[in-house]
Amino acid sequence: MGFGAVNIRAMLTKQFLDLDPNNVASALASDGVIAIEGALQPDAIAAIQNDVDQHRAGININGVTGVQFHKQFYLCHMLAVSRTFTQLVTHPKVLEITERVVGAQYRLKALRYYETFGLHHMQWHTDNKTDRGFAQIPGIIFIAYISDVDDGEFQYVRGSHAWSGEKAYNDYSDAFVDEKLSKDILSCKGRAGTMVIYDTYGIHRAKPVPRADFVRKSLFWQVDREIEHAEPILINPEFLGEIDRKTQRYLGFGLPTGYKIFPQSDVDTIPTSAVNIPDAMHLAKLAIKAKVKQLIGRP
Ligand SMILES: O=C(O)CCC(=O)C(=O)O
Ligand SMILES: [Fe+2]
Repeated sequence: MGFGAVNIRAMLTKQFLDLDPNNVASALASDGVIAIEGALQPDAIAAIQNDVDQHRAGININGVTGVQFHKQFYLCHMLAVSRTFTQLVTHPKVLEITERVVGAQYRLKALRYYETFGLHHMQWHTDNKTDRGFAQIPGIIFIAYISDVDDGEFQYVRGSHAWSGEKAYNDYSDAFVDEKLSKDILSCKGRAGTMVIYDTYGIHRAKPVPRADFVRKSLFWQVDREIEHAEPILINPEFLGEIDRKTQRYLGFGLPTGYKIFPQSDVDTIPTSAVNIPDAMHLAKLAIKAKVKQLIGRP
């Protein structure tokens, strides 16, 4: 069996498949977060990585590619390029856990493969925000590590999902978290295949890494109770097979999107330093800059 044709049952480990959704729900209710080591099979990780590599970057390609956004790389349209990712996000076990935590009504809000490079500074924040600002929309996020993460890991302020909703803002300064909440910080280091599931109301971040030559590779998908909005998605229907009404709604068939895709990238979000920029992206940048210069006739 080649890459991209991973058996659906073999994609997640027995350990993950045996999880009791009630235990996930109670961890999320008390701490707001749970980390599951060894959730993804190595074959699935390799298949997803391969799908990303095939769609990393390109100029004048009639297809889907990733974008460089300052010190991060994003490939948002994973449902258009990766059968394995598509099967993961629509996997009955993933939906069972989602339903147990979020309730019967839920929709996929955002998804991505992303890489976070060293020197990126992610502020402590919550994810219950929309284009219109702060929102009261219960939901969860899944992050799965595609590379071993012994630095730059996901961090979550234990229990903060229970009180952050009282505050009408999403971002928290490093000083505030250091002074008031440091004893409650949970750090989720883990090997490739670790899955973190968290309540979107909780305060979290990726720990900054003060080293340029660092990269963390991850998957992310967010699901919440709001059916009428989501980021627009591209899907290769071949990856889905037969899907029931619930999965159709989860993916947003026939429903409005209303939000913009994140990140809003353009030529200016490509970093000027070549550090950690994959070669193809760097070449794309040079080609685009040259083209723009030619078109507008200025340096
Ligand atoms: O990558 C991480 O560890 C956190 C990502 C995150 O919080 C986000 O993208 O909203
Ligand atoms: Fe976040």
